[in-house]
Amino acid sequence: MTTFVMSALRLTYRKHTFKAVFYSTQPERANERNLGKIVNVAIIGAPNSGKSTLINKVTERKICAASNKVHTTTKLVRAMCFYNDTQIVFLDTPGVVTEREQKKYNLPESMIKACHKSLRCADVVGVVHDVSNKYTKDYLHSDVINMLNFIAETPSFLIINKIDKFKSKAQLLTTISSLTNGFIAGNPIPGSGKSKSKDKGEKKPEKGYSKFSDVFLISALNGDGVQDIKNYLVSNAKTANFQYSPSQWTDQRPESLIEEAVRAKFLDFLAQEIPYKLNVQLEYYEEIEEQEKILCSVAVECPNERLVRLIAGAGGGRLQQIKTHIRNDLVDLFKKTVVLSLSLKIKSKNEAAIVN
Ligand SMILES: Nc1nc2c(ncn2[C@@H]2O[C@H](COP(=O)(O)OP(=O)(O)OP(=O)(O)O)[C@@H](O)[C@H]2O)c(=O)[nH]1
Ligand SMILES: [Mg+2]
Repeated sequence: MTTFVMSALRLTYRKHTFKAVFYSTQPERANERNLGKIVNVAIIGAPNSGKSTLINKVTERKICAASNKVHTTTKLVRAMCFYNDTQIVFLDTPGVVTEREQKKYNLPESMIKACHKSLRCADVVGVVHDVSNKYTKDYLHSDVINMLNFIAETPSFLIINKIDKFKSKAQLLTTISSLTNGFIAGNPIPGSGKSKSKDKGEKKPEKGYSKFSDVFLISALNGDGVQDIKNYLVSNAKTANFQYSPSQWTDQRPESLIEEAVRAKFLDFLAQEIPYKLNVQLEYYEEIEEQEKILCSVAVECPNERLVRLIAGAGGGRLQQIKTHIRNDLVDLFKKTVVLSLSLKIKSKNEAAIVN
């Protein structure tokens, strides 16, 4: 029944039915602005380190698409929340990649630009580092170090993430020492073998960054340590005009948020390169304000029929499972009832191959 209704809605879809007011990207008019405490926080780090998961935890909304695969975030996304009368404006960024990696994996150049843009807008920069990755746990990505050196005057802090994968935090002392080059807030870490005078002028390749003002050990997944980050951000807030109205929680339009949430869930469910070959298109969107309800229809374009069958699973079971997860995420995002129709299409054919 839902499928039938959504298919009919798709046919009647008109772009002007979008409601952009609630998520408006337009800055407030000057005379409507209020002075308050505000902090813009750029969150950068290697792909898959947990940047988006952290922002969603602090804002208590699944604004930023997150998945278990790399390159889930492909553009700059702002996510806002209030804490202790302070407007915290997070800038979620794509994982930092070198130019070589960007060319090799054919990633849009805009991904690298998004990181640089976030740094220009930031009052403070948070670097998320995945400490559960045994290959990289003791090194910051070289481009992260370059970026931090470039904005050395902006306060920055290190977020050591995924500590839930460790039994004892004591295991992480060497890692902290390495990621900070043995310095936090200009002071040598006791036991790191560093001293202010000894290290002056030394020029050897560094694994970390020496100017972090603070280090946090957290689990973005279960929330451990996240409160300390909120307090730190509030203490870094400045009095300024609010850039966004208190009711606004993102600068993204709802159609983009829905497409990104769908893309992320396919990244979560499908193996290897398959999900990167899909093209997600929102075909219908309507917000029924009085019922606190969102109706949407999304088509996922697959390169061939074989993939459609593989993704749908036996009897369409897998597609149904993916759809349930997407709807739960969208409810968590909009905090409204969401009616979703999800279909698989074969590229170059117009009609849906499978509708769920
Ligand atoms: N165990 C554990 N997993 C985590 C934690 N934080 C994030 N994750 C998982 O790590 C994966 C990547 O999380 P994302 O938030 O998408 O990472 P990201 O840095 O935004 O990734 P990109 O946007 O691709 O650069 C997801 O599967 C998360 O559930 C954590 O604290 N503990
Ligand atoms: Mg992300």
